[in-house]
Amino acid sequence: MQHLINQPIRLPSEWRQTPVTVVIPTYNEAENLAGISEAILGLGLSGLRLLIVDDNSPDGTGQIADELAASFNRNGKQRMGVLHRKGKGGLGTAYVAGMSQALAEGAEFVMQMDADFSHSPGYIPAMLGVILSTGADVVIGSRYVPGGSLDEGWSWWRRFLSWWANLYSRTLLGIRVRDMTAGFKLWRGPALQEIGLSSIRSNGYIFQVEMAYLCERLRFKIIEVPIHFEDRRIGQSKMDIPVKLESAWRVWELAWRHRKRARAGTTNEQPVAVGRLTDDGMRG
Ligand SMILES: Nc1nc2c(ncn2[C@@H]2O[C@H](COP(=O)(O)OP(=O)(O)OP(=O)(O)O)[C@@H](O)[C@H]2O)c(=O)[nH]1
Ligand SMILES: [Mg+2]
Repeated sequence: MQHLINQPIRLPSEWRQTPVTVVIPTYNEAENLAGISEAILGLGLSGLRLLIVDDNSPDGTGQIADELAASFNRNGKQRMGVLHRKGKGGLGTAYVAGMSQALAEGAEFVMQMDADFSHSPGYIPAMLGVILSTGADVVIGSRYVPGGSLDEGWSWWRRFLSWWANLYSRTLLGIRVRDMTAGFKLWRGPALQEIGLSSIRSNGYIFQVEMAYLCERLRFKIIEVPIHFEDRRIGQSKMDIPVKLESAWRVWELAWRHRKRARAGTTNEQPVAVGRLTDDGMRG
């Protein structure tokens, strides 16, 4: 699978200049941050910026982010920004803060992803190519469409839990997106404006579910592209059992809270899954 992500596809030069900001929330990611930043900013996408949202990580991630930003922001080019928050406020509020800042700073597209290499930076050009060529509102890096896959090291129990969480929330909310808890997504700026980030209340995994639900309610054009999801390489997971349990009942709460939201007048398109992403382009 490695070859699929080591040599990202090369986009036409105008596409490489697209103003896209990659937002990465971090909490204790000191060991991952330099590697992931270099991989993303080394993709050859000149319009791409990176925004780290750090919650005063005890391991010093915030300071490392500042040092990296100083080294990337040379020659008058602002390639990396850091948003420092006072303390651990959760994944959802970190994304809301980071995405809002990215939009305010002029990003036309906003990418969300983890710091731990579960979401390979190598997929970014392909996802950007898909959103630009299809006019989609959101492109999801998905584990659960044909061609998508999970880390071979996942136990049957972890696979079962992930499968169950997806089935539970999809059925309850009536959503057709196949990877409901995916954290690897590329958003069109106006789609995020329409969602209204200030209306998002969820933290943890349920943040992804709430956003997917709003995509469905607002009849967005959603495209799921298959990815191989690798387990975090280094560092600790922040998603503990209470966070996972909270997600189960919060699905009911968000269904109720957003029940009246809808966009009138357009037909609800089926989410589309495109073919496997490869180093020489996409094969459908
Ligand atoms: N700013 C901020 N970032 C967070 C917080 N919680 C998690 N993160 C980051 O959000 C991303 C996803 O968290 P992970 O711990 O990797 O969650 P996960 O992918 O479900 O768990 P793993 O299986 O261990 O990878 C990582 O980049 C974390 O550092 C938080 O409270 N604040
Ligand atoms: Mg992770």
